[in-house]
Amino acid sequence: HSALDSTQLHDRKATKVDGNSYAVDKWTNTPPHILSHINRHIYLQPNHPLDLTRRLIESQFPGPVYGNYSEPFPIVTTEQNFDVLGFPSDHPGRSRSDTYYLNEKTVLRTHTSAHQADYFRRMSSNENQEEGYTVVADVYRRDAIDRSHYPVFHQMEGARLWKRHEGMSAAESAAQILKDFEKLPAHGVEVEDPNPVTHPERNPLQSQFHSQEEVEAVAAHLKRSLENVVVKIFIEASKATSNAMKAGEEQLQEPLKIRWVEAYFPFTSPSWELEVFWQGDWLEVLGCGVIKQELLNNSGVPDRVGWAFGLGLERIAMLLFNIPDIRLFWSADPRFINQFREGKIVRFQPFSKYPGCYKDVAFWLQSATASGTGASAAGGAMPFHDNDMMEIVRDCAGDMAEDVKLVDEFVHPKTGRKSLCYRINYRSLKHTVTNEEANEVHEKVRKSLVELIGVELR
Ligand code: FA5
Ligand code: MG
Repeated sequence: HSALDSTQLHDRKATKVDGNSYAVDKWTNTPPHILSHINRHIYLQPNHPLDLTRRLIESQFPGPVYGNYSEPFPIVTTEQNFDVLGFPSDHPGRSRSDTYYLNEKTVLRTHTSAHQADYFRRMSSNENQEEGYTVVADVYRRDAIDRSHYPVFHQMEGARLWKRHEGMSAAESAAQILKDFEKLPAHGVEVEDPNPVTHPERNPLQSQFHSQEEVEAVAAHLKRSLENVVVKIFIEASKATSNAMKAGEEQLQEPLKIRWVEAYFPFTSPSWELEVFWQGDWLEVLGCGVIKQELLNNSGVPDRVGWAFGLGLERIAMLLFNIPDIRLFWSADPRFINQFREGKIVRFQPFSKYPGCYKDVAFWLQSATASGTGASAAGGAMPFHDNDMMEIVRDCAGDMAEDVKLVDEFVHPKTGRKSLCYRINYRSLKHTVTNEEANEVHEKVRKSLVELIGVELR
């Protein structure tokens, strides 16, 4: 579904990563600059803000109930990333415009859920008596370019299962889960949660397998556990903020606002997302839900029910440290890294932002025919996806692109051709981008658009 063809980025026959070789085929769309992130492991680097965030959240999911893990190698099969999780074959997440493929059967994982089935299977052997886990890993997505999106980011996934012992009724199973719910500390923060736990169309009960009361118990435990994570983050962030204040300065701390919204994932039902009000807007921090029973049945634990969640570590770290730009996490600049070297939660002190500059690029997309029939003819244009633009900019500009926005779009009334105009904000975290430098990179972007997509520049 993408106009950006793999063979244009890869003239090699295979991609080599850590001694493994992946044959290139027509699905391949992973450029070298993306592969170069694989061995960075910044979430394991001592005192990196992602490492501190990871540890803080892990402390909310302690042993012996939970084991805390990481999965440093990001290449998985399409089966792990999609099939076993029940992604339908036409799910947009599978498309080459959203996902980095090594080849038809191999991807850079797009979420930590790619490991769910493996972890459940591990729990089935029950060597360590753990009833839940967290796992942190780098994940990869072809996505927008802006201050809260980066093609490589980190997720923490977590799950908690309860065994339904032989002969246990649904009511007894619910009671067992509620007993654990009651052990969770109460946080006292008001949470917006207007929807019923299940909804027949939007958020159905898996009625073949679960009772309503059982799912309500699982949901209560899930929601309280995750609210406690956000409250903990908020308390730590507030402490860091007041420590940063000079004596006598008034602290204008906004009260914490969180809300639950209904969501959809192929591998949970019912499902929700948790949002936090931050800098004037609702920020989605995680997705979660009651695990599909088929998945548990297929993963060696048919006798258990439970919940799973997946959260964006950068999103939480941005709240925790007040870090304004997601690119900073990849920075080796001592002005960034040294702020966290004590291993404490501190409020990030922004260092001077270098000026940047905007450049626009406008172009006509390939048309099927010049005659203006509108419909695409033989050999007609491939659809152009926003993410193709993002990929070209990432390839030419690297981290020098702060954001990329579509600013104009129209269809010529006579020829039926489509024109697009993108605005690229070139701004480096390391130095002032001169006009000449921006022009040079921008020229590369323009050339790539012509060579790789076949556009006509305007
Ligand atoms: C998922 O990835 C699901 N696997 C989560 C899940 C796990 C649901 C287990 C149910 C059970 P989603 O695509 O919404 O869902 O991503 C989860 C979180 O990752 C988001 O809430 C957000 O915090 C973060 N995230 C998503 N895309 C980006 C991005 N491009 N950059 C930074 N963070 C992102
Ligand atoms: Mg989401």
